[in-house]
Amino acid sequence: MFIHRRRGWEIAEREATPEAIVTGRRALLGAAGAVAFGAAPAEAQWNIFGQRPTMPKSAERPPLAAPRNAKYDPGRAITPEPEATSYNNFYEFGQSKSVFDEAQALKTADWKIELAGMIAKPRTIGVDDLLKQVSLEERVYRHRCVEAWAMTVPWVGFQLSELVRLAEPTSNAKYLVFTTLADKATMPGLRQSWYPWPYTEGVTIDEAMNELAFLSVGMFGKVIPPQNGAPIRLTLPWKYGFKSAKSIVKITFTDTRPVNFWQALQDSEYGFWANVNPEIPHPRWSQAKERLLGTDEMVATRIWNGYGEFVAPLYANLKNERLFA
Ligand SMILES: Nc1nc2c(c(=O)[nH]1)N[C@H]1C(S)=C(S)[C@@H](COP(=O)(O)O)O[C@H]1N2
Ligand SMILES: [Mo]
Repeated sequence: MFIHRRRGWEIAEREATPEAIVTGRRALLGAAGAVAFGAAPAEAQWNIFGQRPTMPKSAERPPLAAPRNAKYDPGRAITPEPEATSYNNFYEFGQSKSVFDEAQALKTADWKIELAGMIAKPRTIGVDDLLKQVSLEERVYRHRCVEAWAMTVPWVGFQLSELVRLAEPTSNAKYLVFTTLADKATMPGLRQSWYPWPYTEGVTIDEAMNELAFLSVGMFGKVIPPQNGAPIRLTLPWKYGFKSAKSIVKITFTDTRPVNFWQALQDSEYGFWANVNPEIPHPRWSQAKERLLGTDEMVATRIWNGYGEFVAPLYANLKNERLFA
């Protein structure tokens, strides 16, 4: 087994995770919460990502290939598939990075998405049906988690703008809100009642129409595995990873800015915009560098996660907003 030795620049996983907020909140909740959460020492937590979990079953998933769009060259190596598919954040299945086994309980057959709110015809659409109406492509995007780890993944999916066009929003619609599955029967994390389930996220309609905004249904040339957000997830590469909601069941078009899952827990740390910026530290750690899954190499983080040429103009007139945290 590979034993990870912690170096000076590494942040303890516990310090770098939103869990720390909730652990703080636990004190308010009293003994019941404390039992549920028995906090692991920082070193033990860290070792979770030194260990390779068992080889993901995702290797056996059905193929889902699409032509690669070379326009979005990531400029760094693709993360090995076993790493990108076994080191996850999916709080519905638990708070560790090793939710791989639990997430296999996710049932994705006949998945439907409700399209709601300010659109021509609110309706429910099956994912299979949706996929017949869009053009699939492969995009290799960099992903930057707010916890300062990063990966580079070949996603298969389609531009979110295609779905917006199908939905036909009315002129009042200003935001899209993504609601994700909250199924008590298969998701043990939902028992943690202090979280504001279901997990929701939102973007402005301008962000949704940006060419980078993507809905992923596959990765590594195969159907997306449960732990990475099957059967359909957002992929917003210029924003911190928590914006990329997994396992979406509803998309609501609205004129009101939503308060999202992490924002509801701690707005000062996880705001609405959450665009990547190395110069704006998280209140509890630096965002200057990121650790690449697979090699553990530390590399400099770039503003907009390096996607400024595509997205910076979206924010030119929003200088008074807290765009980066
Ligand atoms: N429904 C849901 N979506 C989610 C999360 C989650 O806990 N639940 N975690 C987010 C966070 S913090 C990150 S970094 C990415 C992780 O995606 P990955 O596991 O595919 O790397 O998913 C995001 N989407
Ligand atoms: Mo994240």
